[in-house]
Amino acid sequence: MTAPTLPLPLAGRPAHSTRRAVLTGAGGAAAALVLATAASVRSAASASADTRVAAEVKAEFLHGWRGYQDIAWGYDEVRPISRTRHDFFAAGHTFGLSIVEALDTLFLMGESAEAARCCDWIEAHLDPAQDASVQVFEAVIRLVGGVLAGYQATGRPAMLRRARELADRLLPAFTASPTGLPYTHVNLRTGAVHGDVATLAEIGSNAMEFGLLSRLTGDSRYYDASVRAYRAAFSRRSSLDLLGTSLHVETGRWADTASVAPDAPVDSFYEYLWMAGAQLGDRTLTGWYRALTAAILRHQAVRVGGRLWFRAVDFRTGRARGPVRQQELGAFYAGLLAKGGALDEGVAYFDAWTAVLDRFPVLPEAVDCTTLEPVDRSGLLRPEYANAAFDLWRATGQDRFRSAAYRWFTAMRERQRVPGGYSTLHDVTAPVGAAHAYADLTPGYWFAENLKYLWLMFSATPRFDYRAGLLSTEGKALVGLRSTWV
Ligand code: DMJ
Repeated sequence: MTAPTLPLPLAGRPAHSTRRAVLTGAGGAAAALVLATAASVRSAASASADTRVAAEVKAEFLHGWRGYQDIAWGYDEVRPISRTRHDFFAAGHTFGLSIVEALDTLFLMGESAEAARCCDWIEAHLDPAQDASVQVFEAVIRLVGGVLAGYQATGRPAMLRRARELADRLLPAFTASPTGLPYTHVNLRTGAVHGDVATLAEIGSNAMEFGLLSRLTGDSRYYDASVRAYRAAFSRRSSLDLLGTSLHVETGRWADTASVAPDAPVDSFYEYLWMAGAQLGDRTLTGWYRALTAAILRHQAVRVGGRLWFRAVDFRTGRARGPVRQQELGAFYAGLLAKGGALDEGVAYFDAWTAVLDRFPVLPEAVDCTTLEPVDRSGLLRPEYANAAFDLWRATGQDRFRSAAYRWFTAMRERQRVPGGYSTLHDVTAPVGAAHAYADLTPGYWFAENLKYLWLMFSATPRFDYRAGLLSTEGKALVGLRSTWV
């Protein structure tokens, strides 16, 4: 096996001026990143802004943001109805998750002072050395990614230092592993690791953040860890070029035999193969994406009632396992397929989800693809449908994807807006406003993703490079934030 190398390292290259750091934009670092496959991200920047819709979207974001500020500032997440707080990573520990999640959305929406306040909090209060065992996957995509996006937005050196501190404390999950497959949890203070069965999403969803961190610091350890983990998983593919769901970290053996792509918990493994490949010009990752995606399309794509879905199969034989069901979390795949060159399949898969939206204005967490009935009625304020609409709009320039996203937005506003922000639902089929339906949480990702995709589609903001910009699985603008910090 060859050691992974970091393409075009930026060792020692300052990303930003440290003078007037808060007022300095991100151009240097972002512009230096190479898009090996930029053709897949076609420009839709010429699309005109719809200022009325953009204003509606921003108003809703700020409604949620005010709820968080009033009730839970400095804590991870807000419970808007009970007006209480929720620790996301570990009970009794806060990382100010919603602050980190909201930072680059606020920047993109032109809320510079609020974004600066987020940076101030991160600098003063986000303790990366807490005696807490955290899930590495979530800490990377939310915290490392969020703080890095804050750095890309503001150029504040403290943001890069904080992202690096966090990553350094997460790295033992990779380096302590005999196979390179990461342990799922690490204690940030002691470095003790645990969790020796890792899902594919936990294995691969770090290459964008660690790749950027390696670029910005010139320290290849982060990206090397990512690629080693990816290689360990890819090398265990079946003769059909399919993967299972989770691997034993210490033995490298599969813990199961089902390929459930594009559902969780494998979803962003595939997403990051393509996205990190594009971000970093890493053709190895791009090649792995193509091989695995061709196999998923060959063995898992299935037409049900004329709609395109993906069924779970045995990864060794390709044999179908159980009825065709799909998680809402898989809806992002419509956009990923398009970005990776399978535009027709991406559009067809998006249309399948739109058929569910025709029945349930708030998408349920999982559906039976034959009946389109929910098999999990909860509505967790998920962003995946809007994410796919954004990607397909960028790929095609077609307005129908913006219209679909707007419809999704208005349903969310009608059914999930509450006085203290936005709330998850126990049951998307309950009557609008039924008190028992509310599950009382604004997830951190709502601040990072849901309204960012809408805002980017309708605002034509000069703060985002629509041609080359890249968002992580958590919606963090790791590439393409523009230096119009005013
Ligand atoms: C987010 O944390 C990310 O989008 C992740 O990749 C999947 N799940 C949530 C949102 O639903």
